[in-house]
Amino acid sequence: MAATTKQSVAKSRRTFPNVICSRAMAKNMYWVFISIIVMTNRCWGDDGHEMEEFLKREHSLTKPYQAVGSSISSHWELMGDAMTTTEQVRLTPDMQSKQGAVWNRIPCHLKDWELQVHFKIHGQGKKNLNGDGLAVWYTKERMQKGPVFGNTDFFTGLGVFVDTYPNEEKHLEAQKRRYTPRTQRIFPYVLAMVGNGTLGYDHERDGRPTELGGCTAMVRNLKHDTFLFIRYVRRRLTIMIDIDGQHEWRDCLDIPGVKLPEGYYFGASAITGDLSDNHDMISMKLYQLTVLRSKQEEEEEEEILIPSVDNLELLRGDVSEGGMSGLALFFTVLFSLLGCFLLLVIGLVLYSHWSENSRKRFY
Ligand SMILES: *[C@@H]1O[C@H](CO)[C@@H](O)[C@H](O)[C@H]1NC(C)=O
Ligand SMILES: [Ca+2]
Repeated sequence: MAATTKQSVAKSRRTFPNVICSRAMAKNMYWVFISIIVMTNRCWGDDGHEMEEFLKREHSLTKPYQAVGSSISSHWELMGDAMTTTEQVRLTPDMQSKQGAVWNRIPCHLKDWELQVHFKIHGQGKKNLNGDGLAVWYTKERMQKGPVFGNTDFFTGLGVFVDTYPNEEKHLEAQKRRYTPRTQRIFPYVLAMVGNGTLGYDHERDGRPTELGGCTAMVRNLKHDTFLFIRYVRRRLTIMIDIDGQHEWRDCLDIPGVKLPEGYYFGASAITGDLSDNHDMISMKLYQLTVLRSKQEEEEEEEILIPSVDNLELLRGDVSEGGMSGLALFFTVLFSLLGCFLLLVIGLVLYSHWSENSRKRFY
């Protein structure tokens, strides 16, 4: 039951970010749109395509997990301290110095896809006395141990981290230095990085030097289900989270110009150090998205060989301000409008008062 609700919510949510008008509205404004399409067809073509989706079983990890790791016929393989139970694939138990991973055996050759990750992070540790987090991968490499949430550093592809320990903050705190508010963040923090094989993940700085962006996500020790949603469509990377138990996706990151080659592997990994947590994967569901492309678009899209992100410098400079200024602009406009409205109302009241008074004066 919960699963179906979830799905339909996800589905309706899915069409929403790019298309400003809802379906109902779209229906009402059908003829308006038709004429707009006729006039500006290129513009509409970008975001208005209907998308169909198909669950790809060979790239999805779902219950029951019996065969996972133990059978060669399974699409998934376990590594390190990871183990399956009836309820989850536990990447690490709540114990020190563990690392584990689960990897898809089959390379993914889809152009447009979305991954819905149902996960759970829980443990005995109090806030910030737990670690280190988990990661979801779409990479060239697979089944390699390492320091980046249990995966190899200098990876090639996409990593999405749920980082539960604020290394940089703790480090600066220990030195009795303050972090600037600009870089301060609340953990757990979801962060995305695209590696090209030569870029390293800076663990001490929680990945700040190479981040594409991210968001705070209070995901530990929750009673309800927590989900991460990664969508890759037309080279646009969108990450959303559903962690409040409301079956609603919240935006976390949305970046165009992300170039990821085809034929990489999906996986998930986790690591604990001095501090620990249970890092559980309950499901990873991969959907193929069918996006209509024009002939011209097909021809323009050259094959991607090395992962990269367009205008990365620009993005970095604007990571915090960019998000803020959009929001700030929104509120500025909103409050200006409200202000104008208020002034208008006050003006009308004063005017009616004045005219009443002046009328009284005449009598
Ligand atoms: C990887 O990215 C870095 C930083 O953007 C760049 O300096 C480097 O040349 C890239 N390496 C490859 C192999 O593309
Ligand atoms: Ca960290």
